Amino acid sequence: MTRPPVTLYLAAPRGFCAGVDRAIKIVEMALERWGAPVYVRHEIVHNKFVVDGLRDKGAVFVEELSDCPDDRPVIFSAHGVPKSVPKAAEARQMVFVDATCPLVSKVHIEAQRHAENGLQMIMIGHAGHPETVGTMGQLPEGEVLLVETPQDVATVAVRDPERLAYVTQTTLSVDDTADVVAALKARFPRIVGPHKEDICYATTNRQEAVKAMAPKCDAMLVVGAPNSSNSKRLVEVGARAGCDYAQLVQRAGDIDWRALDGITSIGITAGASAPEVLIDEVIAAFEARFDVTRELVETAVENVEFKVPRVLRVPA
Ligand code: 2E7
Ligand code: F3S
Repeated sequence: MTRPPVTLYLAAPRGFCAGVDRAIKIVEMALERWGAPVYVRHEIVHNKFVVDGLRDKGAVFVEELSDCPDDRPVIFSAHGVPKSVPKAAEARQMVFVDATCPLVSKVHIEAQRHAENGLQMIMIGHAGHPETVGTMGQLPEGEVLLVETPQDVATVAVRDPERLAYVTQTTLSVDDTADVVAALKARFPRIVGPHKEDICYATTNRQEAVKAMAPKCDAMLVVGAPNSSNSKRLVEVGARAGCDYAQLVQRAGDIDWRALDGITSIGITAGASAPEVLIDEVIAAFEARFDVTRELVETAVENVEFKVPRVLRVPA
């Protein structure tokens, strides 16, 4: 039987960012240094395959610091933690390593700096997401106001409209965030903020590649987890950029082949927490069913790298 032809457009950049690389390395190095078990507060990154792999090596994943014993090291996930978490670890004299992405730590510092200057903080982010919880938790409870949409901006109750600043989650939709920032600036012309927003290079680049790829594709698959904010944003960006069928898949087994019946072009990308082996698996699944031609859609080249914390660099 001859296999139907299909063009696979492969987005670049896709998959792991520098913050994810660093966070996974931190867990691996901690296991080498201290042996198992090493505790990790929250999924180190939002990917079951990554988490399962580290669990096999001796990492124990918990949601709260209170689920960790005092006498084993604990690592905080790449998404960041409220200030109360390292404080509690210190009080218990625990060994802890912070795998918060340096680009998130930068936002934490910004938020604190604005607060020290007497400005009330507004955060643009998704309620309940660990990064939002971590960033808001850099300041006392109730100090940071959360907005998600331009509608929220219309109703947010501030102390003094003249003394405000904003920060954002790093994995938001670039276009949606521009609308929220515009609404903030329209209602509060004196509001202080970053140059544009705090969306990171990896989020921006992955969304750009999807925008370039989407118009060429009958369908698009984003490899990523259902709790991965940046991956979910890639699905939305793809759909909005003109791709009629954009779906999130965790791995090849999730692909709905019936929905792809008759397609001749498909775009593939991956969120910042999705390992390349899962993309390879998806490509192989297409190669088993179609006569595949691969085409790279490259809109940027990344060469960002972050060092692991000092405690893991110095000899044990
Ligand atoms: C940390 C940060 O783990 P992810 O899927 O996280 P999101 O925030 O997208 O749900 O992706 C990697 C990552 C992205 N941002 C890790 Cl702050
Ligand atoms: Fe950091 Fe952005 Fe990745 S915030 S963890 S570089 S998606």
